[in-house]
Amino acid sequence: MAEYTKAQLTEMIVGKLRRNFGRDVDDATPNHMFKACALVLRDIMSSHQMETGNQVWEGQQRQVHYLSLEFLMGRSLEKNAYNLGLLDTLKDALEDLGFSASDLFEKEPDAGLGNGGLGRLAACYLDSMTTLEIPATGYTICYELGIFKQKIVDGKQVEQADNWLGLGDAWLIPKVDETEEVRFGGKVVDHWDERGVNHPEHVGYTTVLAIPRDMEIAGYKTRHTNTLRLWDAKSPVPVDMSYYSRGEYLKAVEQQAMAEVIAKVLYPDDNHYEGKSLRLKQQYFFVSATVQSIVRQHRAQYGTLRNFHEKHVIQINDTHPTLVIPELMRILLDVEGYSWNDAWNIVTHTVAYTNHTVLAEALERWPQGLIENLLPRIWQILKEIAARYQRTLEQHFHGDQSKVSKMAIIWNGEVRMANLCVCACYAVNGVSALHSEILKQDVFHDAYTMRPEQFKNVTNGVDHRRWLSQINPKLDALVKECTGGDDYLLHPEAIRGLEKYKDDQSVLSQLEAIKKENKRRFAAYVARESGVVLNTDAVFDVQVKRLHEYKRQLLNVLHIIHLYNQLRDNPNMEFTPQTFLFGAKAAPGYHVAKKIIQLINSLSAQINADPICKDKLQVVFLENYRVSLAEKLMPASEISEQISTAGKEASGTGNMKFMMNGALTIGTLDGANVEMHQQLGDENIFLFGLTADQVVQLKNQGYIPANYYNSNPAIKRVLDQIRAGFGDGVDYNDIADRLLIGAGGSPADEYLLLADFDSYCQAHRRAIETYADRKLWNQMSLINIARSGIFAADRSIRDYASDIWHVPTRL
Ligand code: 26W
Repeated sequence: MAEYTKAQLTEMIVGKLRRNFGRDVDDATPNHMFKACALVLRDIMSSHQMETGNQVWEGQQRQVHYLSLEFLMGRSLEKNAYNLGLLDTLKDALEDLGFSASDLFEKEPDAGLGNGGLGRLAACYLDSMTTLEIPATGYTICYELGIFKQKIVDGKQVEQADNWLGLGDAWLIPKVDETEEVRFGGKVVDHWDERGVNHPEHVGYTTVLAIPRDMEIAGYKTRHTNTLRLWDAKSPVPVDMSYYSRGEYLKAVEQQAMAEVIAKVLYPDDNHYEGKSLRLKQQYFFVSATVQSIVRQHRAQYGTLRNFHEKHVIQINDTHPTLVIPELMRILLDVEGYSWNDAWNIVTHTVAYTNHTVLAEALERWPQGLIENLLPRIWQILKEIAARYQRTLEQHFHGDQSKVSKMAIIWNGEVRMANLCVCACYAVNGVSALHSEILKQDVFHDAYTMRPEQFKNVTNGVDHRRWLSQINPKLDALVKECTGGDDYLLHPEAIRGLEKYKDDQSVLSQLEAIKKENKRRFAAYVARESGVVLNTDAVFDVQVKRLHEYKRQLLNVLHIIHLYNQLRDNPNMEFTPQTFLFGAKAAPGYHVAKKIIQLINSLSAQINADPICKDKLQVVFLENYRVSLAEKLMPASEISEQISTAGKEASGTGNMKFMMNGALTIGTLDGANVEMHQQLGDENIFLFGLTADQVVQLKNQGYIPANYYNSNPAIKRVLDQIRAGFGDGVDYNDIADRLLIGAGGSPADEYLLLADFDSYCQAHRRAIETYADRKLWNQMSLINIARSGIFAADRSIRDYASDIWHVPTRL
């Protein structure tokens, strides 16, 4: 039974329209209606929060604080209605009021406050933490502009500002009375007391106000409600000419300028570090406001910070919030007056670190001068942490400088954030079995030998209620029918019950029909949006993710060109129609990635216009890949491309979304593909390529891609074609050179595309052969869905709760 009837919901919506917008239903625009619905659901979540928040408070449970510079939330209206058990009621109410629910859902802008995997993971985890009734709060920055909107103009990526707040702020509740002050710049003055204790004073600083704009998070089938706190930056002073006379004019202008810029825009770099001072300001702003707010609440409840670590765990999403470590130290030392050892004991029992990448260029290393000038007190604390750690290391490794220099926190004028995390966090985890092994055996090997129990694995997971049930309602219905109800929504392992239908021809046919229908729906959407007509009789083969060389979209391209060549050589050959879909944003400064997007578009233009390819081969680049597009695409996908160089993709999470929607994977043994393979066996996944160990071996023995070019005519032909381009006058010499010669300091074919090319082509052949056997394909698809339960975020969160946070969960 839903908590509200259609009549009650209707009355609430109509009331909001009247009171907040002065409109009757008849003259309400869809925007009004969207906002009214959001406000109604907000009210319901707030009342749940009031109830359950007090229980948590009195229960004195340990709380989880999930800190992330990114939360890629996507849309919330349908999601919140779903979790509150009000989706059908809301749809009915809207239709009665003369509005199309799906049109209204479609109005909502994506909250795109993230780049890709790491940001979307944080959003899925908020859902699961809430559903499992963990008292948890997410913290991030309320960026005015989210991840840029991508336009493709003449085949090239063009970035446009993503101003999402016009409608998106319907979900945000300002909490002005919970504002915090964050201080930048200035200097530290020492004050020694009569007992020889120093009381450092920070003077001459610039203040920025941090104002919470809270988003309520509803769990599924629970009244437990959590909060995502988004910090907005504001200046404490109006720029007022009267300051001029007091010599404070510049200070005022400075404060204004700093405040305005801090929350302006999300950095669009993914897996690539740049030591920009604004980014450091964002990190400290966010971290300082968050720690102060947690400490304030704790003090109000307990009157002391002595038990802080017993009541709170701070989980940091990659190293981006690492400054929580010195910031919490600062408060314990300077505000509470604790000794170094007491403060350190609290900090090192509070903070836990998740690593999300092993790419060297993604590791954060801040120039010490930047920190020294911007955060003088934090710098002093960092120096002390680093010095103490270095003494420990010298002792432990008997002065072995090769080890000490690798593990040092401050080295060569840089502060190494990952090493700081390893030093100060009570747990360090990777995000898939393979990735966590690589952390232990390679990236943090020496630290692992020092303290092996510190290192954990928590394999990523995705919100299966969103990524299966909500976006693929027909499949959801079939799963429910086969597994005896909606148990799987709270017990994702129950989806395994589907497997006993693997020989049931009726279920297999239904599965096939659902996929077909989802393909048609997706094609209709693409046609409406872009005019491109997808061939729904073709296999939908999809690679969607950020564009990065290690993810090897270019390998996919090489194979497509190879297929095209076969068709050209032999136009009458037997050919299974295939539609290759790409979606990817490139970081605006990542020129090679942008050039690869252009290459895909050049190739697409040529192939789609070639009569030889008609109804056989099609290549489409989907503009502006984002959460809400993924939601339409996953249910329509048949082949999932997960083809990163083994050892490079920490986990991947798109791979899991495809799997639970019945796509079959062509993939390397990388990231969570390894665990997918474990679940599926060789028979239900198309594996190819070198393993992580073999990649290391090949690199050590000296990899020469030119050998493949010279000995493999198919590779030579494809690379020569890339060099020349595809008839639109654009050449791709630079891309071919990167594979054969190397450029800009990176070795030739750094990501081993040519080494894996043959094996990749074979995997495709196996997949296409299998596709012809409809029964076998549908069985494999069913098995993929049935065995996807362990990739639910609920499972990941249970792992965090039991192995790292030590907090109870419901269920
Ligand atoms: C400082 C620049 C920067 C920005 C973002 C460096 C690194 C990042 C992220 C850590 C990159 C990222 O999103 N990593 C992805 O995290 C996912 C969630 O764990 C994994 O599934 C992906 O494999 C990993 O690439």
